[in-house]
Amino acid sequence: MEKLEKAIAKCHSLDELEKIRLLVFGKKGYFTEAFANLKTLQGEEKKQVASTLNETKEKFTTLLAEKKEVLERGKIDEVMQKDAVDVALFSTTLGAGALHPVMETMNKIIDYFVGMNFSIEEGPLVEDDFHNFEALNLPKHHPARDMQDTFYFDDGMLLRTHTSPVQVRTMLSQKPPIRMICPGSVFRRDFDLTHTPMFHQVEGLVVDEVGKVSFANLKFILEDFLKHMFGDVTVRFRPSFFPFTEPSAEVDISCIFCKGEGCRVCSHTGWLEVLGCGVVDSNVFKAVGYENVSGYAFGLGVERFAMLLHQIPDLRSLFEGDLRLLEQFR
Ligand code: 2U9
Repeated sequence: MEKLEKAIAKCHSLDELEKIRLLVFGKKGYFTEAFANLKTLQGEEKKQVASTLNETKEKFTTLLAEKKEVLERGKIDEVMQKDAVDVALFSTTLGAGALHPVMETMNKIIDYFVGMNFSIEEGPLVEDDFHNFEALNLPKHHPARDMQDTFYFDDGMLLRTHTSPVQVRTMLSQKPPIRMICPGSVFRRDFDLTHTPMFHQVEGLVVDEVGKVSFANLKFILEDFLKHMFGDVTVRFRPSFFPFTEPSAEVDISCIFCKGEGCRVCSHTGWLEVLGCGVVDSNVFKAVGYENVSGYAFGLGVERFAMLLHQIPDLRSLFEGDLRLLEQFR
């Protein structure tokens, strides 16, 4: 028995332990034989031997159970060490993420204007009638309000249809000179190949004392900006109309796909319309209580820029969250 006790102490595997268990408790094991031999004994001797045997049996049951637990725990530790997962390790199967093409384009736009000493201003997405329309020379019943297909709330508030209310708020809270851009999301009831109900704009506003800001300044900065965005393009200004600027212009670049030769993207005109701009209408300054100032403003749709820069044919695909599209921009 002493030998078996030592064997249990020295044992290193569960298989080995099972062999020892069979030697102790198996059909042909020590105790089966010893209890069978009790039959040959009588009286007091039988009682004593039986009692000693029972004690020893209990001792071995405990010894084997304890050893089994130790070996099992060791095995679990071994597996845990071998199969351990280091969650801090870099994955080889999941690539790094990337900025959404709209945000990447937005950042490129912002970079230019920050470099030109423009501040970045932000404002609420839920606006009131005054900041979104009234102050921008769009009085009630002005036909231009019909042009803006607006999401209204029951209480008369609305989702801003352009970022222009940010310029209004900035002028109301700051004195000129102002040199700002306002990047952000805007909302219109529109949904087709080139329109989504939410899209992003960057608008700019420069205001200073009368005579310090001219259309020539506006022309220079927008030409320079468009070359920063699209490379070596020709820029042209076409007279247009916006309620908040007078005079107003739409800005085209020579088609970046056909270099002005004429193709499907530019509808065979050789030009791509990319911006609106103008000299701020005096009614806008009146609405915010500014006197003896002049200024220029411009506005652009970020998605349109992203579509041109990345040749994306359907604007809606930018908002479907489809990884097959997004992975192309890594
Ligand atoms: C104030 C005064 C003037 C902002 C301007 C445009 C021209 C323009 C469009 C471009 C594509 C909107 O996203 S788009 O559909 N914008 O053409 N935006 S001038 O003029 C302002 C703004 C605020 C106080």
